[in-house]
Amino acid sequence: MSEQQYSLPQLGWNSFFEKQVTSGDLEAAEPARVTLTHRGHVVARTGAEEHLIPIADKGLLRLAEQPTVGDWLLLDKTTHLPVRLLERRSLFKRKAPGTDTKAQPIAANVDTLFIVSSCNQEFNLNRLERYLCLALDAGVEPVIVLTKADTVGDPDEFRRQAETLWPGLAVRTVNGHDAASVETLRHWCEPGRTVVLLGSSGVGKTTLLNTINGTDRYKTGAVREKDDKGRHTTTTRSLHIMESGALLVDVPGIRELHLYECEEGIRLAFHDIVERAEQCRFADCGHRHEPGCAVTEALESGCLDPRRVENFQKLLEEAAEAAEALAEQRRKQRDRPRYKGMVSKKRKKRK
Ligand SMILES: Nc1nc2c(ncn2[C@@H]2O[C@H](COP(=O)(O)OP(=O)(O)O)[C@@H](O)[C@H]2O)c(=O)[nH]1
Ligand SMILES: [Mg+2]
Ligand SMILES: [Zn+2]
Repeated sequence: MSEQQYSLPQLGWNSFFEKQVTSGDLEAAEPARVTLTHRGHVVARTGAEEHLIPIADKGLLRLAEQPTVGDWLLLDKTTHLPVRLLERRSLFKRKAPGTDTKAQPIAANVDTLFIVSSCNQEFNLNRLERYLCLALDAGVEPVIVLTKADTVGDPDEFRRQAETLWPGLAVRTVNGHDAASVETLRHWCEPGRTVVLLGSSGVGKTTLLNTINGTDRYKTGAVREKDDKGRHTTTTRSLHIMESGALLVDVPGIRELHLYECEEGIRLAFHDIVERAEQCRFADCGHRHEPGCAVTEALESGCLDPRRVENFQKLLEEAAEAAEALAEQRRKQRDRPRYKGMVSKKRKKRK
């Protein structure tokens, strides 16, 4: 998108960001959106120009936090170095092992997470719920897109099931090959809206992109996301303007965002169960066989769905286990230099 001129709203600028800058700010600096992050640098785009910003540069160190794809920066008009990172409207993040406090930002200012699944045996409420936790944790609106509606007799049955996941959740069934059918997603793909697509391989994400954009630019089927060792083939995260005018953020590895990083999202997705659990007699109630368990009571009286309660428990346990594994990894990393030191001393003695 380097040669073209864009207006700031086309890049996703809106009142949320506008409110953060004064006319004084704009005398010396201009807003730019981060369109690419790579190991040593980020690329940020003003309406007219793209700027390559080395991350190791002193200019960047003045920022409170490292910018990520989707971020809005104020760039100094002369040096083109960032002077401020604007407050984020939403943020996918992960905790980097080895650093004790700071979460590593993955993608910022995404408006919509399209959670893509198919109307077939791929459809799985627990998996959708997992992605829902991720969206809620990041503060991004989730939209469930159920593809391959043309291959089943009653796609509405799938829709109804998905709608039970969360009150008011947007669920759409589509035939990804059919432009008229995909029109139901138009609202979220308008110019200046930032979207991420998430879903298992083969569910029809690329097909959707082509149909939404009226192109065959995106290659279906054969796209290799990982190399032979299962590593992602790219560490690049990028944002680009689609033909529809929406901004697509491509974040390899978003599926590997672990749930320990979205405990808040789990609590939001299951807020009704969390509220019940607060009524349990024991503060550390496991909601299995304890006396005075408000969750068990609600299950018995049919007020809670057993599948949801089970998945809630499972996701929280997984989150706790993953957090523990991460803590262990950190302890090891902390201890390693000391250990190395001991080894070299011993070697010296032996000589
Ligand atoms: N019948 C039907 N086939 C679809 C639909 N969406 C995708 N497909 C097919 O499913 C396969 C995988 O689609 P693709 O877009 O590559 O999936 P991705 O891995 O999620 O990007 C391709 O053969 C598509 O033609 C749909 O809504 N209906
Ligand atoms: Mg694909
Ligand atoms: Zn309980």
